[in-house]
Amino acid sequence: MLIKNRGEIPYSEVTPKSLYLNRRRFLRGAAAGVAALAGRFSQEILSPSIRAQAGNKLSGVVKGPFGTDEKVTPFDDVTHYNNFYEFGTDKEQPAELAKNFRTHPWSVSVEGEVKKPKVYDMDAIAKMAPLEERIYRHRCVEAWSIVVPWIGFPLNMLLKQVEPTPKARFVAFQSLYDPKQMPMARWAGISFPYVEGLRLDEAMHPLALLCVGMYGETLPNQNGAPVRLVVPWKYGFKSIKSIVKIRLVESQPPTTWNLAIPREYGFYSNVNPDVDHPRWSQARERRLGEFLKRKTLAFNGYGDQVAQMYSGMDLMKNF
Ligand SMILES: Nc1nc2c(c(=O)[nH]1)N[C@H]1C(S)=C(S)[C@@H](COP(=O)(O)O)O[C@H]1N2
Ligand SMILES: [Mo]
Repeated sequence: MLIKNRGEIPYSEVTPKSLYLNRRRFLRGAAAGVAALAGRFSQEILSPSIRAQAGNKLSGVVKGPFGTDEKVTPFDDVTHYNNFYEFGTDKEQPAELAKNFRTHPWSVSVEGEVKKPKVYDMDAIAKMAPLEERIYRHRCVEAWSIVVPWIGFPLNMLLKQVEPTPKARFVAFQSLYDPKQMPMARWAGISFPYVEGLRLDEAMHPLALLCVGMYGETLPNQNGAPVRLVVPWKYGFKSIKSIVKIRLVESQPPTTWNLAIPREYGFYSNVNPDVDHPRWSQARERRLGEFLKRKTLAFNGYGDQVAQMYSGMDLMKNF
């Protein structure tokens, strides 16, 4: 299925929904202050072509499996409370500082232990499989959570296409790192490019989503445009944003948060209310917009689908 905006326009040619975005920012700016607003507006007007393709309607999206019927978190919360350390460590910063992030042209190199390595542009990715909407719970390791209608297709469709060799046991993912566009990154306290990894069976699991949109639209920059991972049974940091490289490998790849603080963040990072973070409890979580905390579910509530991948493993050790 194509990502379409009025007819058969390729993904790379959809035009920014600038009027709508301008209005949004206007309303936001009114609260944020007139000076900031003026800056924003002049940027909008002066650089329409470098603006990303966030906010374009995705058509032909079918309802996917595994959806929750929990209340979807408001779009405004999910787009203004972000972890995207390349664009600053405060939750409100990515929405502002990723505004002019260039997400086209964009390509993703799929390489390593595969028979058919290939560099995909966004068009090829968007056309690879029917786009599905999947409403997943997302649980950040910081004990907040959201419910998001993601749009994408199972990562396994891409992986099958490149034909993993028998040596492939893990999948390593890498985000774009462009210090020029991400000047705040050097203060983030973690190293870039952001890298993540999954065991091959985890990556092949039908719940693992290669995500190109949310709320009916292409991904906002701050949520990982133009393509990210969504792994709903793991803590949010496994869901790597703005992917440029996917490498199939023989041994367990390094991952950003494990490199930064190995005592606190393991490779597996399955949501587990019984294993506390060394500095806080993981038993409960706050759903954005709600006051009272709720219980965190094992594997974020996806245990029926995924628990058997970890049978026989000590999940206290393999946190
Ligand atoms: N490249 C990159 N990917 C990233 C992060 C990041 O800082 N950089 N943060 C992670 C964390 S901690 C979370 S909780 C989710 C947040 O995704 P969201 O902003 O779409 O809710 O993105 C993950 N992916
Ligand atoms: Mo997170």
